[in-house]
Amino acid sequence: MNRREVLKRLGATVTGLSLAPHLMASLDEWFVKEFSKADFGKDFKWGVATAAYQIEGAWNIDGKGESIWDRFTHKKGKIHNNENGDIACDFYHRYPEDIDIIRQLNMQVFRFSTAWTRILPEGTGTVNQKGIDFYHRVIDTCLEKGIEPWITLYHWDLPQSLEDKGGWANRDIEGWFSEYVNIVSKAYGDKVKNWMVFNEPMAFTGLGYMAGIHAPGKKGIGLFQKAVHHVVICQGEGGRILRANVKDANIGTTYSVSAIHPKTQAKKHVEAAKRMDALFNRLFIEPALGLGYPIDGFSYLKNMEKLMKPGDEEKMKFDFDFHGVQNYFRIVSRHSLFPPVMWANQVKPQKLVQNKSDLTDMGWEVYPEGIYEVIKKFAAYKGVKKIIVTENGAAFPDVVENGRIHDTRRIQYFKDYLAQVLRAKKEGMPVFGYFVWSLMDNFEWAEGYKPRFGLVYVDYNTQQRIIKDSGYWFKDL
Ligand code: IFM
Repeated sequence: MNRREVLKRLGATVTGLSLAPHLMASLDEWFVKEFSKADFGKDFKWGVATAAYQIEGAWNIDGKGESIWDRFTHKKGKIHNNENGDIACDFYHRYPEDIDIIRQLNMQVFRFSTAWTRILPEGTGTVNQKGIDFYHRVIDTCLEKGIEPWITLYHWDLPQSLEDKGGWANRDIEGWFSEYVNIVSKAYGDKVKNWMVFNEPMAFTGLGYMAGIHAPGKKGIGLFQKAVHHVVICQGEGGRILRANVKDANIGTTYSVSAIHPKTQAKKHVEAAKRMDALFNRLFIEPALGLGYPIDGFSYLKNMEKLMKPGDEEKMKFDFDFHGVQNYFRIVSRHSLFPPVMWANQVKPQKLVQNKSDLTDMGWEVYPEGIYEVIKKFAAYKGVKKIIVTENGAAFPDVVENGRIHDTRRIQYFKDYLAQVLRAKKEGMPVFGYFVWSLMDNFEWAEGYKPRFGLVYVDYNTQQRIIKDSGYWFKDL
């Protein structure tokens, strides 16, 4: 039971409720004690997640090539305040300090991604040894400090030279991606055992090739469909290459997933919810499980079959050791004339919450039960052996007061979401890990540096790091 539920039981409505501060404090105290890491079991992994472009900076240093995010952010008008990841958190130079902070937070796992353009500046061909060496240093530092490195092979930063040839919409990417995965897995496979092929493929195909608001900024349903199909093939191929190259590998891939609820039980809204579910939740996991595209949920996806070549059905499948669930908000769906084809849209989160504090800085609804629902949904698939929450977290406006950040809303967010993860675990669902998004504040794509998701505050003028109260909360958990 979370705080909201308890308050409801006490007969109070959450909105406008004001309990005496001392009562509130003891209630808070009680919830801190509600669970600890031990309740999740010994084999449950606790970690922090990041991505190369969002933290590394050093965008053109030591032989790194240009990525689609370098190109996109250098164009005016694409990103909030025209910001970019040129410097970001300067992790490229500050990784020893940052990995030490992970240790201080008592986190066992550091999930990070490798930048394709550091390793293969042109996307294929000549390997950049300095790029290879950088990740060796990061991995070695983790291992020295007793932290497990978990690598994501692709977190959205495609080499620009490959985008110039069509990027994810070009079928040749099967070969380009395989070359990259081969190099990375052979370079680090002796030291790194935990791998993820993709980060949130629906986000980078949908926002990058259909909506045009992320790199490479393209718009078109045809491009999107091609990109999806090629990603699905590469998802399976990536898994197979890792299996061949890394002894005792634990191989997964991640997806953005949301609980999707129809606005009312009216047929048109229920149908809209089904289409959104097929697109946002089922599109990438089901082909991997051998179920093909979720045409039963969204008949338009029949078009995906036109892209299939002989042998593709097999290539799309891979028996992943774990599936990474990344959940932030729920979607309340409604039938809508826009966008066409989908005929569905989401009810604005502002209309769903009674209290402004139930919206994060991203405008996302805080809806802890949603994480339980998506774990349950994924656990129900035959073929899903393990689930790891590879990302969850919230952006709130943080204020530095006398050198501290008292981010109580974020702490409450984690308590409420983790309570739901524990609920899933206690009900027997195979959830075996929880990674916070994110270790530290970083470059939040089109939103620039405004949303702060970190357990660690970053002063972008000085690059000073300050552990937030939420970081200390995890440390003591
Ligand atoms: O910052 C992103 C991350 O790159 C992918 N998952 C969602 C996060 C928050 O928006």
